[in-house]
Order: sequence, then C-alpha cells, then structure tokens
Amino acid sequence: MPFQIHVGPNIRKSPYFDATVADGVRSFSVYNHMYIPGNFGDPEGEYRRLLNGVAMWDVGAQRQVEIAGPDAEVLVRYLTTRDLSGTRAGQGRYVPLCNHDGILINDPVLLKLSPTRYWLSIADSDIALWAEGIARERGLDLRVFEPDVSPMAIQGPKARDLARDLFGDWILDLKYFWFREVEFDGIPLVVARSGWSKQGGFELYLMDGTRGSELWGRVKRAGRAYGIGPGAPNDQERLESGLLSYGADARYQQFPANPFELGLGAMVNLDRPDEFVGRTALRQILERGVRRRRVGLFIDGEPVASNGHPLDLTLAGEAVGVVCEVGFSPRLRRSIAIALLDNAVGDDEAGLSVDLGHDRRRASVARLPFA
Ligand code: THG
Repeated sequence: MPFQIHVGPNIRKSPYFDATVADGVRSFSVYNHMYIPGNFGDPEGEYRRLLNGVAMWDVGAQRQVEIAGPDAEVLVRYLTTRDLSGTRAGQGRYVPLCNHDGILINDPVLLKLSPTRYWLSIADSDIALWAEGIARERGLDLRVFEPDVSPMAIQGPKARDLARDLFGDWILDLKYFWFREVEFDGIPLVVARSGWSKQGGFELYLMDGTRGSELWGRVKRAGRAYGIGPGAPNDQERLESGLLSYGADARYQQFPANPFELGLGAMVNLDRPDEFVGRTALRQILERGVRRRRVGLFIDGEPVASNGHPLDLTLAGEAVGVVCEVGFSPRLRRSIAIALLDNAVGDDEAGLSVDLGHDRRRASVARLPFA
C-alpha cells in the first residue's frame, strides 16, 4: 500500500461501522466527517441486488440536523427554497438549500417530526453551523444540534417484503417520504419510505447509536429470505436514474451551481409569501437567464470506470461544460455520464467530446433518467 488513512476521532465512525467491517467492506469514503462504505468488493452483485432483490446500506453519514423549539418552523422555511405550506407531521420533503448568492449548498430530506421539531437529513456539507448561525443572527427561539440518529437503507424491489416482515403490514401503506416512529424489539427507530435510489425502499433511522450492530444483524437475518447483501449508495444506478448527487454534480466551494441549472427549478418557489435565503439572487439569476443545464451523456468507446473528478466537456476545442460523473451502465451496456452543459449547445450537437485525461471520447446528449 502506498499510504494509509488514519482511522481516528477527527473522522467519525457510523454505528454500523463494525458490522460493515465484519461483512467485508472494501472501501470507505468520508461524508459529513464520517466514514461511509463505498463498496464490498462485488460490484456486479451489489448492483444486481439493488435492481432485482434487496440491498442494505450504512448511510449513517446522512447526518440529521435537528431544529427544535417555538421558532423551528420559521427557520426551516427560511433556509429552504421550497414552499413548505401543507407539510404535515410525519411527512418528509426534498428541500434544496441555497446560500445568499443562490448557489445550492445542500439538498436534504426534511422530516417534520412535529410543528416544533424537524430533521434535515443532509448531504455532505456543514449545515448545522449554517443553520445555527442564521438562527442566532435572527434571534430565533430554538436549538440546532446533531441528534444521535443514524439511518441505514434497504433498497430494491424486495425491500417491501422485507420491511413487511420486519415491521408489519402498515408499512405497505406508507407514502413516499412519509415516516413513522417505532420500537423494533426495543430499538428506537424512525422508519421512512425513502432512499437514494429509484428502486424503491425504506430508511431505518436508528435513534440509539449503541445498537448499530444489533439492528444491522436483525435486518441481515430477516433479509436472507430475499437474498439480501451489503452495498452502498450505487453510482451506476444513480447515473441511470439521474438522481442528483450533491458533491458530484455540484459542490459550492469547488463547482458551484444554482438549482435552476441542476433541474430543481420546480422546488424554488420564488413567489411564496415567506422570505428565504437566496430569493433575491435567484430572481436575478432567472432575469439574467440560466446559462447551463444538467443533462445525461452517452460516451463512446470502451467502458469507462467511474471517476472521482469533474472532467472537461468540449466542442471544437472550446469548453462547453463539465462532466460531473462517469460510469458504465449495466442496463444500457454503455458508458454514461451526468454533465452541466452550456445552453448555447443543443441536445442534438454531434461534436461533443470528453477529456478523460489519457483519452478523448465522443459524447452525445441523452435524456434523464437514462433508465
Ligand atoms: N435519504 C436521506 N438523507 C439523505 C439522502 C437520502 N441525505 C443526503 C442525500 N440523500 C440528499 N439528497 C437527495 C437527493 C435526491 C433524493 C433524496 C435525497 C430523492 N429524489 C427523488 C428524485 O429525484 O426523483 C424525489 C425527489 C422529489 O420529487 O421530491 O429521493 O436519500 N434520509
């Protein structure tokens, strides 16, 4: 090994860490200052279980930012671009967060636990600091903190059967993004119909970090009947499905993008009555004209392994966009990518190419989702 990564307290372990090590995790990434499994050494099997069976994922690094107190709703509304009126207790919503320049800084799932208590289930950026700073500057009466809550996901077409075996028939009636608090053999959980794939499934938010191995073991044993196996948020499936990956498709420090460019325009409710961070800037962005759009790309030639970095997208030698992430699609049997493309370039442009560093490939625009 050319180098080692130090496992220490500066990067946190999820409550499922030991269980995933025991199950043969082969790579970790870091997300919200916490290790998150990347794969278990069987990419074909992990993808196949997600599409045809059921996979279990340690997504404890999807940290919760709890906002609780009399002004909790005021802050949550102020932080998000989306109109939250009509949101009920027990309901989740996908809520883009922008900074004051209208740049996306996170895209959490919001869980409304009660009218005075919310969780933001965040992507990889420091939203607790942001939320607390804004709340304190505005003199709001609430607390912002990270509770002892760590999700794991079961995803795939057989997740329904597994969830029914674990929790009972009521779970089949749970609507998308809705959730319920349950005691599962004495383990406190929030169970939601959600998850970062388009294959369907549930997320189990563990509310006692000492019981990660126990929960992991229970799900694994119950899942044997359905051929369950460990996995992780799957880049091939998310590319095919066109799911937004904050951190890959946009990250405000390195490759900033606004929600209109990212296809989240319907979740920016500029004319709602209550104020929110970024509204003025977002109005200006629309007035001046949105300059890029998020597209799929087909990439010619030999299969391209996934890449970790934005790549240049060019037309006749001119930069016309950035390729956010590339991967091989098992369903389409070709390399695909998600990119941000200048609006001056049409969908039928034939001369696009991607600079892979060692190689230059022809690319063509595809509609999202791919599959
Ligand atoms: N679940 C939970 N927390 C999370 C994620 C999750 N935090 C980090 C990250 N994922 C947040 N980002 C997303 C991005 C997309 C979706 C969910 C979270 C998603 N999108 C659907 C889509 O694009 O089709 C539906 C969006 C909608 O229409 O409302 O599910 O996965 N707990």
